[in-house]
Parts: sequence; structure tokens; C-alpha cells
Amino acid sequence: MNVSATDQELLAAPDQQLVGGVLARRPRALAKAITLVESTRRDHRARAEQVLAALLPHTGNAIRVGISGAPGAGKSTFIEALGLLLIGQGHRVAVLAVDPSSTLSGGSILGDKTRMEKLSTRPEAFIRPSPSGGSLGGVAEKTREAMLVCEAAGFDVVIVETVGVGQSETTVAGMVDAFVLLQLPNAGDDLQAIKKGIVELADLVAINKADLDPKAAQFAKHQFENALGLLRSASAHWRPPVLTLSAQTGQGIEAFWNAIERHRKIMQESGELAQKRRRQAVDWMWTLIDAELRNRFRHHEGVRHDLEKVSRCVTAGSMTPAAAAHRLLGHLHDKD
Ligand SMILES: Nc1nc2c(ncn2[C@@H]2O[C@H](COP(=O)(O)OP(=O)(O)OP(=O)(O)O)[C@@H](O)[C@H]2O)c(=O)[nH]1
Ligand SMILES: [Mg+2]
Repeated sequence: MNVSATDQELLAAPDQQLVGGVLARRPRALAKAITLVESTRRDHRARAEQVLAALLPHTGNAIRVGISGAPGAGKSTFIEALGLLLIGQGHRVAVLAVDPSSTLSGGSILGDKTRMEKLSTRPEAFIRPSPSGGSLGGVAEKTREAMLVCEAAGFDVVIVETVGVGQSETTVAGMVDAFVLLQLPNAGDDLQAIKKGIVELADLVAINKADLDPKAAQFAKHQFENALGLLRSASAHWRPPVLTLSAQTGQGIEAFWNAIERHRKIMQESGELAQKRRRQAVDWMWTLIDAELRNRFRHHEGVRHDLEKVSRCVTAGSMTPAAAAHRLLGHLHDKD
């Protein structure tokens, strides 16, 4: 595959090579491009944007699947089993992680590749641990861009793993075609997801570890079906199914993938997939604008000078939050 002439003209020679390497599906180029995309250095950011622009026409062809679940739900075991099945069917599978806690804990959910021992040795698979970007926004931004690089490198299935904490589920749901909740057959856990409103994000719910207690798994399945039945479906054409499976024995994994493919087909034929991706892209643009504006605001000389004083006034009750916000925002019109 070739990069168009205009794209190439924009790139410095080493980055032209990098883009060529990614499109030629060379593993080293892929890893290097993702490292560039993940870098927070200003000069790297500028290069990354150009590399991504050159890769963009070659992206968008993968099935993007998000897998979320509590720690220990079996996400890694499941992705390994699913990944091997898909490779057997001729797919190329990339696995990325979103874990905003990775900077703090030092270990990301995919930090230990040995958890996907077989998959990580396969040339048809690419596994990348969570970038350590600090904030969720930073981590997610990089994962989203890494996903595009993987697509340009010919991976036709991209799986994004995230641990079910805080906002990370919503963020991952906003970058994939199908969002999957991986649950344990345990009532407390189920209720949590239902209570927190996360089931509403799910295109599919999978109850894992059904081998341990098939009855409990069936019970959890019914609970979820009831909960989902009460929700207004996000899609006019798709009702999220609830499946039981075992990542350990492999039972139900093929049925799981059949459901994902069915979802894909229905979403594609109804035009909902294209619509969803367009909406995600615009939402993402706004997320980046919000983050950048906030960043500029916080680093603005006048704001920095005034912030502590104004905050104290708000705390003391001598200034209303509205007046304080107005005054601080006013600094953006200061001459630097
Ligand atoms: N019996 C049984 N055990 C399972 C199954 N799936 C995963 N496990 C076990 O559950 C434990 C946790 O599995 P992981 O795949 O590491 O879970 P995870 O969700 O990736 O965990 P974190 O990355 O820490 O959030 C491991 O000991 C697995 O062997 C299953 O279907 N049946
Ligand atoms: Mg894991």
C-alpha cells in the first residue's frame, strides 16, 4: 500500500519510512509509531499528528470491541481465548488497554503480558499495555490514536480492555463499535453494574466463569436480561443480548463472536455504525478542545496569579462562584 503524494510531502524522511513500515505491517514500525503517538513531547506530538494524518485513509476497517469488567472478572483470560479463536479464523487481532491507574500503580492491566502468554507470541496478534498518560483523558487519547495505527497496520479486530473503574468505561464505550461488559456470576457484582448505570453502555453482556457455577451464571443472566429489558435500547435495531461463557474452558466464546458479528452486520446495514462513528469522532474532537482549553486556562499567566486569591474568596463566601469564574475567565483577554 502506498501513501498518497500529498501526505508524503508533508512528512520528514524518517516519518515517511515509519508510515511505509506501518502500512507494510512491519512489527517494529508499528511499535515505533505507537511510541511516537504515546509521547507527550511537544515535537513528538507534531510529528505524531502528521503520521496519523498520513495513516488516516487506511484506518476504520477494523471491528472495534471494548471489553470491560471488574478486576479479576477474567478479561485477560477471555481476550486470550477469543484472540486465538479469531486468529484461527484468519483475523489479525490487536489488543490495547485503557487503565488510568497505571501511572500510579506502576502495573497496568496488560502490564503482565504473560497473562496472554499464547496470544502474545503469535505474529497475527499485537498486544499493547496501557500508556501511562496520567489522566484518563491522556490515556484514552493515546489509545484511540494507537487504535488507528493498528488499523492502518492491517489489524481487522481491535480489542480495547479496560478495568471497570470510574469514567474509563464511558470513555472506552465512546471509542468502540461494540462495548462488552464481562461480569461474574455473582449477584453483588451484577447489581453494581446495574446501579452504576454501566449496563446502559453495553451492546452485549457476557457472564464469565460459567464453568464454576452454571446455575449462578444462569441466574445472573436473567438478572441482566431483566435490567436490560427495563432500559430504552440505544439502538433501534439491536437489543443487547446476555450470554454465559467460560474463558477458561472456551465454552461460549464462539457464540460470543457470532453475536459480535451479528451486531456488526445489523449496525452496518441500518447505517447506525457509520452514524455512531461520526458521532464518536465529533465527541472526541470536543473532548480534545475542552481538555486543551482547560490546559491553556490553567497555565495562563494572569489566571495563575489570581487563582489562589479568587479561590480563597469563594471558599470564604465573599465571592460567588459565578463572579469568580467570570473574573478568572476574563484573564484570557489579558495581553500576555
Ligand atoms: N474457573 C474459571 N476461572 C477463570 C475464568 N476466566 C478467568 N479465570 C481466572 O480468574 C483469574 C483472573 O483472570 P484474569 O484474566 O487475570 O482477569 P482480569 O479481569 O484480566 O483481571 P485484571 O486484569 O486484574 O483486572 C485468573 O486466575 C483466571 O485463571 C473462567 O472462565 N473460569
Ligand atoms: Mg487483565
